[in-house]
Amino acid sequence: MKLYDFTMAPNPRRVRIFLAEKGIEVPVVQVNLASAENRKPDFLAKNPIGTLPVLELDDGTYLAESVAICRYFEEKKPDPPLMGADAKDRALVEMWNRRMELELFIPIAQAFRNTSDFFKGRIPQVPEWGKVCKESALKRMEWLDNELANRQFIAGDRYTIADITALVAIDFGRPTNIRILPEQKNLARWHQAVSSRPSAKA
Ligand SMILES: N[C@@H](CCC(=O)N[C@@H](CS)C(=O)NCC(=O)O)C(=O)O
Repeated sequence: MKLYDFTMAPNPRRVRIFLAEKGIEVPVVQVNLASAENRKPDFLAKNPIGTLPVLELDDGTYLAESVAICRYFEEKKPDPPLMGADAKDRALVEMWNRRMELELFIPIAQAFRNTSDFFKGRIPQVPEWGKVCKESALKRMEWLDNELANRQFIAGDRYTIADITALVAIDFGRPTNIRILPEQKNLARWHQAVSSRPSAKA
């Protein structure tokens, strides 16, 4: 088994944190996004859309999509449960993880993709759209701060994949100056708690 990874990229970090929380070690192969190694035929044969992370199974199957890779490990090693413990809990974790992806991660990633020098010449950039996405992410952080007034973690009282998605998204906001505001005390408390877990360094 191998995990195709690029240390600086946010989606592979989601999987690395998930694995660290599970206590699973997987050999890692770095694919350099900066030099567009992910656009070369060798990598496209593994994932034709050219994105990371990708998990190569021992039978030669390639799994892409961060959540699909996490699902594989959740099924293989259910403890600790990071994707819910029973029907209702699993549905709630999925709801919150989807929200963290759609409402936070994607706008933050789009703000970066549409305004950063890193993507200049790599993708068509629409800086105005990047600004709209930044505003939208900042609004969602306000909402999340209110949500966190009454519970410890994003999906309830236990750490889950939704915390991983939200942590990686918010940390990825730094280059576009998307930050937790001083008055967002609940969000700051949560961010401090999840950042101080050893897995956050993965
Ligand atoms: N939906 C995918 C997104 C994967 C993705 O966009 N990965 C980025 C790195 S964070 C990537 O490989 N980008 C390279 C590119 O778009 O050329 C997932 O959840 O894994």
